[in-house]
Amino acid sequence: MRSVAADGGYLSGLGFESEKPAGLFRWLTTVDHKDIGVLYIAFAAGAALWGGTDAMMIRTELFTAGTDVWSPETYNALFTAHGFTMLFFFATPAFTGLANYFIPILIGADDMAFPRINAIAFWLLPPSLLLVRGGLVTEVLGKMLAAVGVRWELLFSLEPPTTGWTLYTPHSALLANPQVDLVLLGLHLSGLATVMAAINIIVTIFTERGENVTWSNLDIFSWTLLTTSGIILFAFPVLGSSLLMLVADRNFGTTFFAVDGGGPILWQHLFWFFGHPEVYILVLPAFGLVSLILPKFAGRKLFGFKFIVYSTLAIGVLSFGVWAHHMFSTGMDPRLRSSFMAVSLAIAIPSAVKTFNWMATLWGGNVRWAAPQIFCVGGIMTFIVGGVTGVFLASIPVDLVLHDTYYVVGHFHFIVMGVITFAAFAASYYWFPLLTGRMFNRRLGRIHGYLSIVGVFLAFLPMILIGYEGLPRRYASYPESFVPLQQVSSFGALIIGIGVLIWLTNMVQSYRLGPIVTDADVWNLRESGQFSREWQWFETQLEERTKFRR
Ligand code: HEM
Ligand SMILES: [Cu+2]
Repeated sequence: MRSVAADGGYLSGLGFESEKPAGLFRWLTTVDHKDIGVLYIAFAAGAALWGGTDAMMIRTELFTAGTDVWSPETYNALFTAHGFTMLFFFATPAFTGLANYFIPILIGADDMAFPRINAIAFWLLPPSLLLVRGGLVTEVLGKMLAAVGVRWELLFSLEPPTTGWTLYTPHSALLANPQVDLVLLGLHLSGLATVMAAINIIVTIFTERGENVTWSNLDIFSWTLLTTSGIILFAFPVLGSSLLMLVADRNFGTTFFAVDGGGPILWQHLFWFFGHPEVYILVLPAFGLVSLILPKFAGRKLFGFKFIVYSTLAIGVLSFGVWAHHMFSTGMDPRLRSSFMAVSLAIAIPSAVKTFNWMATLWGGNVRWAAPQIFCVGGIMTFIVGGVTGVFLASIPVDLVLHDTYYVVGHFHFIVMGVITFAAFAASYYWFPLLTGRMFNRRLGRIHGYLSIVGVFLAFLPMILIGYEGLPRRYASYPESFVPLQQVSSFGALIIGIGVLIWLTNMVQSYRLGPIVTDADVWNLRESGQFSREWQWFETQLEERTKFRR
């Protein structure tokens, strides 16, 4: 019976009674959904900082036209590792973590349906991250062993792969580097973890809802996570199988993706059948968070709740019918190609529905510019740019010109760095008092918000222009004429990076020293009738805490 940290508004060091063991042992053995949620969130934040460091290293190289800073191989390894880390180890776990912490609370359940599977799913992630990013770790290990006289060559043979996150064959099949196999196995493992978490979320929402939680008053965040988990169930097994087929091609002489077998195009079909739904797996929870948080700071209810739910479900279904828009330039049958164009354009409609609903919620509302709201509105802004540029890419003639240029990189970063990361930041501020029992520094939060919006536009608008002028992506060097725009972009990335450091300082320092929250209604939600279930839960936690103190 010792004190616990971060147990839903409980603070460390205040000496509350708890059933849980203290310290490291607690975190290693926990099956409590809140603890697992915190573990996921911490893991995702760590991975984001690692992937963000890669991004800064990429932008450092691109600051000048030549390859002056890193070698071309290192550059290729950097964007590959950056993509893997951000998609599989930052964005996915960040939302799974929030889901673990909040879904049971939001639906009035005691815990997730399968608490132990929940813990296993989380603990698969650290080893899979190490497998995927092994090259660097093994090199350090090898050097340490060599220093004490043991030289193990294998450790030095694991070069960071240069495949890109899409792992296109034949390149990925032919690379001799054994680290590629470890990456494939690591990704497979992370896929298993993701599927286990998804099943848990689905079963929890179906079977553990409290008596008064019906489908029609299920909160919007749980709705989006339910849809996301459904997509995961169909998308990730395809990735898993394709990864194993590639492992077999590389090691056991099969020819799934060799020219005399299924061919490289088979890889692209299988990969994007997973890959396109994956982007919705990441963006739907972000939409859910924006839909949940935005109304609280607009002083009125979410406009068109039902339509937001329907459009979420529509996106979930349609996301499986668009994968070949990544393959317009591979020379497939034109009739087939146009049907993929039609579905890709159609999926813009439910996305636009959401945007209009958000704007209608803000319209005439009493908007308060707290940090979470700045990130929500900023996310809508970047989503509009990311979405509109996506509609262009979905049109075959435009795509044929812009395919694999910086335009694409600019387009999808407006989504991944804009909406997805902004929603994660919004949630980190919105729920910070509930998670830690303390308040963050609001001024620093707002500064971080404005810096991030400016940073994203400075970093990624130039990429769209650079792409229009035809510069291909994934090159470490480029013609001199692109220098000014590339430098603006690197400057924007630096601003985003400074914002992230401000966020990190704020989170850590406020967790340790921020003012203690005594009133659960931190955001004045009672006024507008939006004191929702998780805050009511927090209120009872606070009451129990004061009971202990007396
Ligand atoms: C400050 C923030 C970021 C910056 C400056 C940045 C920069 C870049 C750049 C310059 C590239 C293109 C490399 C090339 O094609 O030559 C890239 C690729 C990529 N980025 Fe980011 N990025 C950032 C954040 C993110 C986030 C948050 C995510 C996902 C959640 C992400 C996902 C990706 C992916 C998937 C790729 C493609 C990798 C590949 O081509 O294999 N990035 N990033
Ligand atoms: Cu797509």
